[in-house]
Amino acid sequence: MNVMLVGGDGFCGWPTSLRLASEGHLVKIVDNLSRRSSQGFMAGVSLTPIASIENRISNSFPEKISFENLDARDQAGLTRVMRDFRPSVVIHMAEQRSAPYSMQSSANRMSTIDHNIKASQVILEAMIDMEERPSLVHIGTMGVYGYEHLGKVKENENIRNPGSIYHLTKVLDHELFRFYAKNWGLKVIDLHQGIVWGTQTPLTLLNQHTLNRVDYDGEFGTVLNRFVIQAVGGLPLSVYGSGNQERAFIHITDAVECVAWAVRHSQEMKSGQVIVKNQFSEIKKLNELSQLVKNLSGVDIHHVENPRLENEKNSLNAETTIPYLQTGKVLKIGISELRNEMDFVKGYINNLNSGLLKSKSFWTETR
Ligand code: USQ
Repeated sequence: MNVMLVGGDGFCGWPTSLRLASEGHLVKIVDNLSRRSSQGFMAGVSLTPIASIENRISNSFPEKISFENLDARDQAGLTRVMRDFRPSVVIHMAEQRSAPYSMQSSANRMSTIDHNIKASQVILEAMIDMEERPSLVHIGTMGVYGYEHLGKVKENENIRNPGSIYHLTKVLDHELFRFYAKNWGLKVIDLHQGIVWGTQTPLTLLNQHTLNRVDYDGEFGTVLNRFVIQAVGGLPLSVYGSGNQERAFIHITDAVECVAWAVRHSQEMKSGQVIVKNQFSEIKKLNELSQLVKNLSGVDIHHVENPRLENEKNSLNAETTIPYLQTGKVLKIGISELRNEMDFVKGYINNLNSGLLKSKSFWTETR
């Protein structure tokens, strides 16, 4: 199949590109490489050195993956690429995905909504412009539900209580998907993904040019990966507040497998159908995670003042029905898995800039 992956150079996008190409699909990566820049919207640092997109492709699946440098909000450009490539499936990962970044300042609150909603609408517009309309696979988030709901979070239930501007954009995206599906018969799978941990998949470890990026800074690093990096760096683990927050987690390898499943499944859907799948493999309290990492490394746990406005003693109960996640292949957070993550990080720990670890975003400030 032809699969267009908008945001295919990012942390989830690149391993997904490799995974789909390895299955034989033709992959068109559309990306403006903004996460690679050192300044500006979504700029970021990676602990691992990441090869240029050209080198990534020439050292992996050059006959299967091609690349177009394009901003997802460029309607004329995206429409042109889609018409030329004629994808059966479009995967949308081209969004500003950090909750803290989205809450850092008025400029970031505005640009996150502006970017994410516009990118989603441009993709939908390009899709309905096609004679043979592709299906859409979107990476949403478990955070759309919020962490106050007392019952079980079922898929396709209309619970919405986002905790950041970023999470809010995923709620708004979903309304766009439903509207475009109803009016123009699009098929959409919205994957409500939990917090991704782990940094590499078997395919990103192919060679030094295919390595995945590793975010660890206060805005783009996710919690368990930050704990692992802090531990390897001999630094205390930064637990925000009480640490009794309960969250859903999934390893990057399994996240990618779920997207590959969604790509296949989207071909069996009915016109106008929108489905939600919760994409996580386990639910954990932050304190359980910090304790595990502490036991492995001997570093201290620091309960720092929580920069976020969040319930610090929630309990999360959610269902997931993605078939891949019911298999025994899924990676769970355990001692040997965390040891593997630490061993990988050790090779790059000299690149750590510990000054970037502290978050600059405070939920209640109105800067
Ligand atoms: N936290 C700490 N210490 C840290 C960093 C975070 O205690 O050093 C806490 C946060 O307060 C929060 C939890 O860990 O309670 C998770 O924070 P996170 O930064 O790992 O994840 P989050 O902001 O929720 O966002 C991440 C991704 C986002 C994705 C989401 C899935 O950046 O793109 O949608 O995970 S979910 O959380 O299920 O909505």
